[in-house]
Amino acid sequence: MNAPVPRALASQLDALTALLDGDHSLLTEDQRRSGTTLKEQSEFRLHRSMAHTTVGLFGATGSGKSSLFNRIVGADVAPTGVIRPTTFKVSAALWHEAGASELLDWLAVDEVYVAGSEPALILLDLPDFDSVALENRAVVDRLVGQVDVLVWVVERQKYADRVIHQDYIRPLSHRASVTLAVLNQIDLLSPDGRKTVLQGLRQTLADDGLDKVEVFPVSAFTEEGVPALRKKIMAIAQRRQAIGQHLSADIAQWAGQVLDEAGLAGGAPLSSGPSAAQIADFRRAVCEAVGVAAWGKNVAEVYRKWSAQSTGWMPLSWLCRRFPCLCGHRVVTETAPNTSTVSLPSPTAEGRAALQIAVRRLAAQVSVGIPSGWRDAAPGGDDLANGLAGALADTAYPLSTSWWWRLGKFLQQLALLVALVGVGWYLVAWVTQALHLPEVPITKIEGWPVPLLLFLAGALAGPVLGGGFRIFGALGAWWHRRFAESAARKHVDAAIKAQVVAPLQASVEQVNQLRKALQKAQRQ
Ligand SMILES: Nc1nc2c(ncn2[C@@H]2O[C@H](COP(=O)(O)OP(=O)(O)OP(=O)(O)O)[C@@H](O)[C@H]2O)c(=O)[nH]1
Ligand SMILES: [Mg+2]
Repeated sequence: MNAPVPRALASQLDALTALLDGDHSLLTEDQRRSGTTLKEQSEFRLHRSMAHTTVGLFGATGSGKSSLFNRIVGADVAPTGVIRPTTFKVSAALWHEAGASELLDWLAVDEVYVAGSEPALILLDLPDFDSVALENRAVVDRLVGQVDVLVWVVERQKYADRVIHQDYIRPLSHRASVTLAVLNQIDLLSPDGRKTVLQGLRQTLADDGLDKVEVFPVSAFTEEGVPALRKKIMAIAQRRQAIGQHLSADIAQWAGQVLDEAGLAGGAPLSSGPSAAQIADFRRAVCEAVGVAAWGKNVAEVYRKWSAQSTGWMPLSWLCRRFPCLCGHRVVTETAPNTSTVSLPSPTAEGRAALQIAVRRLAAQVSVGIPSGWRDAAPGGDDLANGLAGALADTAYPLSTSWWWRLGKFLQQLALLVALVGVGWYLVAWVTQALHLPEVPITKIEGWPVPLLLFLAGALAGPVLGGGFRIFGALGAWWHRRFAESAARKHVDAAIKAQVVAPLQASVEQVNQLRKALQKAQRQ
């Protein structure tokens, strides 16, 4: 006779299970604990009888719960009396015995009276909840979560009692669809008095959020109104919807409370991460902070210097190597050009601070709408900035030998050789003459001594070639600078994506998923 779990409730339970099982570190300890209790309670309830509706009579001592219970059952089962409190045990009246034992065990009732066969129903007479006996209150607090239908029994004097409303009726107002209110002892009221008290009761219930709840004026003494109440309870049991309504309402209330506490109730989903414009701004700031442009200049400078060293006039190159400051080279490197790479220097303290500011700004832009408590769970700006700086640390540009350097060097060596041949010729001629050895002739062309011509040609060709190659060097430097900067920007893009954008997107996605699951758990 077990009924299927309503589809909406099944979906809510799925969402609740996913929320509790998933890696939702965003839930607080309290939220997780109450959610787990709720889930276990719902599963317990669903695995027991889905056929039996459980209805509990709750109220202050002396409101007439036990008397009313006896009238509904049609037998004096529960003790009633004038000594307060009277009821210390939980009595159950059972309609339809089959399949109820597990449910009765779970409810931990003390006495069971079989009242009839149909519909499947368990009516509970409970101790008072404003009791001087603390154990009574504990029993009520437990059962208030377990029973499917809450019947608040009040009487003319205590119907507006603060404890009843503040501690029980208002916090359980989300279960309005499975709540009834009973004004007992109406035989003690005049017709006008009934009207006034009923009005007052309806008002206080409305203040508690229960304006649509049905109110039954009854007298357990004269039995006036009892048949109507009995009929209502039987009809609820007959429909067998209260179990689902009760559990649905509880899960929805929990989810709504979590959304409220997180400040996520209502509103559109958060963005899925930084926008293209925000990323472009961020990229600009990162490139500036890590000094991509300065690094590009550095690459150009290194290239220019290496090409000048390789293709410049050899005496000048030698001087520059020995005394770099004389040549105005800002970058001094002893590394051989054919094996070297130019690394992006680690950011300065200023650059690191700028990087942190940029990351924090982007994180703040992305986390608009994320509740502050949950924002703390997202990756912090400083962690992201450190990750980014680490990922950029291995940015390097390989500078290799250019083919024309070899040509330039060869021509410079040739020019030097020609000049030296001219000088050497003179020297040999002078030495042979001084030592009276066979004379070495100084050949002339059109009256110009050849050694002089050789010396002049070699000596002039060096600087002229050096100047020419300098232009090539400048062009190459410009080209390498552009390439290096573009490679660095690509590297920055990849690092930004992996180290900043992806974690931020993941944290926003996590919040969005959590909100979606909570909204699903809310849908009754
Ligand atoms: N006149 C009148 N007296 C009632 C009515 N209902 C209950 N009483 C009396 O009120 C007293 C308390 O009734 P109970 O049924 O024991 O009240 P209870 O809510 O079960 O009280 P606890 O078990 O202490 O929580 C008894 O003396 C009943 O006879 C009613 O409708 N009219
Ligand atoms: Mg009682």
